Amino acid sequence: MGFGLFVVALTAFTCSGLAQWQAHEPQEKKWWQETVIYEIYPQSFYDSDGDGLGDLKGIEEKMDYISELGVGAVWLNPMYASPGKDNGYDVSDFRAINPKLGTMEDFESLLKTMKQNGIEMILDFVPNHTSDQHEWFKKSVQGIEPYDDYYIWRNSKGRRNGRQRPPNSWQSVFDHSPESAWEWNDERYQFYYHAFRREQPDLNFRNPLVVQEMKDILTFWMDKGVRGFRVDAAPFIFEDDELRDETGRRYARRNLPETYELVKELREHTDAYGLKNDVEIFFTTEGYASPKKTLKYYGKETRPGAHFPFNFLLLKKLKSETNAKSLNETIVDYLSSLKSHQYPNWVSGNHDWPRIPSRMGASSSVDLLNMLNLLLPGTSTVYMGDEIGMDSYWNLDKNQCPDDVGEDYRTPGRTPFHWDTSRNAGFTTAQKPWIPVNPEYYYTNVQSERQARGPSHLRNFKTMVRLKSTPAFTQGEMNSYVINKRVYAFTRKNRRIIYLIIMNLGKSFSEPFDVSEHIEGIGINNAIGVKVLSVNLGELGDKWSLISNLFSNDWNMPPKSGMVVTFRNYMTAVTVLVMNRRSRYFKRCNAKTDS
Ligand code: TEU
Repeated sequence: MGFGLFVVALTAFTCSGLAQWQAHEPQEKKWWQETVIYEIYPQSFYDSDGDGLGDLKGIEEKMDYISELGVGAVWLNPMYASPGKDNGYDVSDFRAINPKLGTMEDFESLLKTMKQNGIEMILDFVPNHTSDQHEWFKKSVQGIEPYDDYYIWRNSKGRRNGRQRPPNSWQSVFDHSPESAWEWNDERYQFYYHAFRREQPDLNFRNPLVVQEMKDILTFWMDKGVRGFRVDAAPFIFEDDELRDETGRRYARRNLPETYELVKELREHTDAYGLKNDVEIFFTTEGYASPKKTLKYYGKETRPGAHFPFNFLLLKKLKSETNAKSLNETIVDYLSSLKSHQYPNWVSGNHDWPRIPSRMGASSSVDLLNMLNLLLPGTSTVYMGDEIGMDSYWNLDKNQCPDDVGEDYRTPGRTPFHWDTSRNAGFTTAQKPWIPVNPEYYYTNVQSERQARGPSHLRNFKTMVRLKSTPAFTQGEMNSYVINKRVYAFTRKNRRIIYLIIMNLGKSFSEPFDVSEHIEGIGINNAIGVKVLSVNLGELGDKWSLISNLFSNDWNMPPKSGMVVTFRNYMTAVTVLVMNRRSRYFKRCNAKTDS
């Protein structure tokens, strides 16, 4: 049966039809490839000293859990000295630890424990701006050399109604407070520019001294053993020197040619360090940009920029109402846009976005998004809590938050992690955590998901992380299928095994289908078993009846459900021959797409 299907299905392949992705020639795998990067927001992970705020020691105490997840790296959100006007993204000393989060000894101890567990540390590197409390800025205000030219200062356009008029119409980017991006400073008697909050003045990267400062900061942390950096707000690093206004789609402050050049220069610096010390330093950029502009962050093969720029497509394009065709296009367009030196990656969430259930309109979507993020080709980035299906806490009491944290539209996605069913979800022994815990912790928490009788988000997550490191996923090809309007599928395979990842993205039961009519090489006869079932499929009978449903043409797949099913890959000499021919054919297709 397998053979017959192969031959029939093969004829269905065309350059423009089904999409196939083939891993490039296997080279020596780098530590940041085909792994999972786990983002930790330190304030909200675990409080070790009972003051209500998460801390570095707390992360170290929970290393068994991080290790249990099977992730290869932790990306730590800013832990530097900071007045906390933007939760650590306003850095007042790039070489010091925020005393509220711990000490340098705590940091070094955390790093050591991570390394003992085979987990690398990626730091949040925030070059675009500093805090207005940074020594550089204070000196810049006073005009003290060489700091006088460390920031972007401009004269006023004169007074109007008793107020100084900013140099141009640029606004700060936070959409909860659209305001001028220029702040008047009476002492220096000039405006300074800030892309983000007024307490976050932008550094002047046209000044080589500033570039050198940043390189020295990278070296400082690499010397400590940090092996990766996430460049915060990369698109904003340079702005138009002539301060031209932004009209229509012309941005004078995002993704400037100078920005791409700087990323390459910083990469050159970390690569040189890596070469000298025989280590691999990973470099990624955060930037919301068009696909074309995002790709430019990779740089050239001969002069690379980021190892990969974060790919935010699963955040931007996948919504509750997205259908299979459009998801397929998103995935295929992305993968086929990559050249051989451009390594793919996926992101399922981060501290700036609503959490998965809110974005996708259902808690069971957590499994679907994790399937995509973890099983598509490339490296996966996961925001802490996505593995247990935490949701944003929209009704949180703003008055229970410090300063203006409650006013930040991103705070509902940053509430404390849910460890267990005890008070405050086991996050802190304090009466009151720094921001409120989502009451849903009662059923969404690590302890309950470990003990669940049926499938749980956490168990599914761990299974998929394990699968990710097996040959079908690290080297195997990927095929992408639109089964019907709402049902999307892809396969990953090697010579022995085929994994089918299938999901109903819809809000209602799907149209019936027989998956063997769409995908070659799989049938009830060569099915091995079910690896993952989304939580809402757990009660629907035994695994074999679920598998046979996929081939029945009379089953409606439940809304927002998904599964990962394994099949034996029956490869006869003839099919190997046909496959080889086909793969030559696809190489031609890919070459066409490349050019
Ligand atoms: O975000 C950069 C960025 O582009 C933001 O505008 C982002 O789009 C917004 O937060 C989404 O709602 C980075 C950090 O991820 C963010 O937390 C910081 O506040 C920001 O830089 C400033 O450092």
